[in-house]
Amino acid sequence: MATALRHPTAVTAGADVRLRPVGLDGARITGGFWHARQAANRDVSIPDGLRRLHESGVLENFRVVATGEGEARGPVFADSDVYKWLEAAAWEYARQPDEQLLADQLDVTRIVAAAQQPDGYLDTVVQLRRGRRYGDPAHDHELYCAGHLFQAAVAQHRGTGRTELLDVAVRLADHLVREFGPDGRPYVEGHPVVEMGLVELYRETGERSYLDLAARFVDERGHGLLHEQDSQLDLTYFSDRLPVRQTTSPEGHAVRAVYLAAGAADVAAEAGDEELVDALAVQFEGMARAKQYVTGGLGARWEGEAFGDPYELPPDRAYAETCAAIGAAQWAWRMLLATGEARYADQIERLLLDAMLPGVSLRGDEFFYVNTLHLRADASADTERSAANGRRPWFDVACCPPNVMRTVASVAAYAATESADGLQLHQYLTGDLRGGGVAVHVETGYPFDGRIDVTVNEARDGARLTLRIPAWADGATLDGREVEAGGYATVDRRLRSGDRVELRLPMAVRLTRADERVDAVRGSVAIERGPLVYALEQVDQADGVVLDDLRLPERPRIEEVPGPGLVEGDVALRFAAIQIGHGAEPDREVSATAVPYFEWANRGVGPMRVWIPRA
Ligand code: FUB
Ligand code: ZN
Repeated sequence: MATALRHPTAVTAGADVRLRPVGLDGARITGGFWHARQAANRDVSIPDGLRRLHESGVLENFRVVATGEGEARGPVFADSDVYKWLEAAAWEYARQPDEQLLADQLDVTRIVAAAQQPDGYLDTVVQLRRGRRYGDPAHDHELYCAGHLFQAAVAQHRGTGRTELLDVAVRLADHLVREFGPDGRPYVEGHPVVEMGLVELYRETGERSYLDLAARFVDERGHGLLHEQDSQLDLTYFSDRLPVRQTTSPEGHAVRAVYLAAGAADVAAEAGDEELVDALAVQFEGMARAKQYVTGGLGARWEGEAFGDPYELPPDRAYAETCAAIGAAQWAWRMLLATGEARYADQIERLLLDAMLPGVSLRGDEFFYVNTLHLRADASADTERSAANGRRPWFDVACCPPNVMRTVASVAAYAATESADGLQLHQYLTGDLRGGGVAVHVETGYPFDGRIDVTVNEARDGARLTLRIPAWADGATLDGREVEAGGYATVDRRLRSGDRVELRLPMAVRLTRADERVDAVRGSVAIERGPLVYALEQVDQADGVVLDDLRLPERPRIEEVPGPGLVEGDVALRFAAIQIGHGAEPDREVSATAVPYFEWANRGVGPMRVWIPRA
C-alpha cells in the first residue's frame, strides 16, 4: 500500500480541530488554472531559484562555514532562502517525482548539513559574521531560519521519504530546547516563524518538547523581553508590544505578525487552547475589517514593511508584500481547521489569487516583492522593489520568490478537508480530492468560470460532501437548488459512485466600495468578478486613454470579453468610462478594459489601477 503523503499541516489525532487536512495524495491537481501555474513553478521558478541560490552566495555560505574559507554573503536571514527553496523542491517532488529534482535537493541538503555545529547550532551568517550566538535577538534571524529549516525538513520527509534534512532539523531543535526550553532562558526573537516550524516538527517526530517550546515562544512574546536588549527598540515592529492573546488587530511588520498568528494557531490546535483560538479570531477580524486591501494584500506602509493604522490603505503606496499574503493564507488555513468557518476559506481564495499570485510572473521567472494597487504614469523606479521596475528575477532580500515557489508547489493543500462527516471542498480547482470516506474528481474553468462539476468516484455509506459557497456568490446553486452565499452547502442525497454534483457560482461583475474611512479611495470602486479582483492596465486601452483621468459612470454596462489570453480561459471586462478633461479640454466617453489583477505587468509594465473613481 502506498504511504499516505502527509499534509504540510498534519494536525495530530489529538488536536482540537473541527476539520482535518486530507493528505496531499488526497488532493491532486490534474488540469486547469493551478496546473498551469504549477507547471511554470516546476519548469522555471524552481530551477531558476536553484541557480539564484548559487549566484547570490547564500548556498556558498554553508560551504564557507564547513571549509572555513571565505566570507558570508547576503542578509542575516540568507539561510532561509535555501530552506524555502528546499521546501518547494520537496513538495514539487511529491507532486511529480523526478530524479534530478531529488538529486538537486539532496545536494543542497548535504551542503547545509555540513555546516551544522556538533551541538546542533546552525546559522551561517552568525557563524561567519559575528560568532556570537543569540547575541542580537531583535535583528538576527537564528530562530527564523530554524523555523524555515524545520518546515523544509518536514516537507522533505513527507514529500520524498528522505531523512537527511530531518536529522539536521532534529539536532537543531534539540539544541533550541536545551537553550530556550524549561531549563533554558526566556527568549523572544525579532522575526517569528519558528513557532510554525516547531509544531510541524512535533507533528512529524512526536517529540513533545518541540510543541512545548513553540507554546513558550508564543507566550513569551508581548512582555517587552526585547527591551532587555535595547530599551529604544520599537516593540510594535517585532510583534512584541502585546501578548498574542491581547492583540485585537495585527500591527507592526506584516510578515512577522501573520507568521506569529499562524504559529499561535498551530499551538492552539495541538494544545486544545480555545481561548487562544478565540483571541486569534478577534485579531483576524481586526485585520480583515480595517487593515486589508481589496486584493487581500497586507501592509500599508513601506516604512517597516508594516500594517498601517485601521483604514490606512492607500492603493498607490501599498506595500502588500508577497510573503505577507502567504503568511496570512497559512494563518487563515489554521483558523479554518480550528473553526470550520467558511470566511477563512474565502480569505485563502483571495489571498492566493489576488495577493500571492500577482507576486510571480505567469512565466514563473520574475517576482514582485511589493504589490501596489496603483501605478501612476511617470512613476519613478526609485528602489529595487518599486512596481515601476516591473517584476524582478530576484532581490537582494529574496524572501518572496522561494516563498511563492513552496506555496504554488503545495497549493492543493488548501483545497479540501475531512471530518467524521465526510469531505469538504474549500477551493475550486480541477483535480482529484479524497477524504472522509469520499473520493471525487472536480472539473472546472475556475477562477474564470463558475461551473464546478464534481464526479463522485467513491463514497462510504453515510459520508457527505460539503462545498464552500463564497460570500460573493449570491444566487449560487447546488444541483439546481439555491444555496446561501457565505457558508457551506451539503449535497442532500445519499452519495453513490458515479454521481454528478453540479455547483454553479454566478460570476456576476461586482462593484466594490471600500469602507468610507479609507480616505484614499473614497468615492471609488474596485471591479470584481467571482474570486478575482480586476485592474485597468494601460496596455489594454486605446491610444489617448489616460488611466488616472478615468471615471466610472453611475450605472456602467460592463461587458465580458475574451481576456488577453495570458492564462487559458481568462476573461476581460469592457465598459464605457468618462475621461475627464483638463483646462479647456472637454470630458469625453472612452472604452476601458480591465483584466484580472494577477495578470498585470505580464506584457511590460505601465500604468495600472485597481480603484476607479466614480463620475
Ligand atoms: O526578515 C526576513 C524577511 O525579509 C521578512 O519577512 C521580509 O519582510 C523581509 O524584510
Ligand atoms: Zn517577502
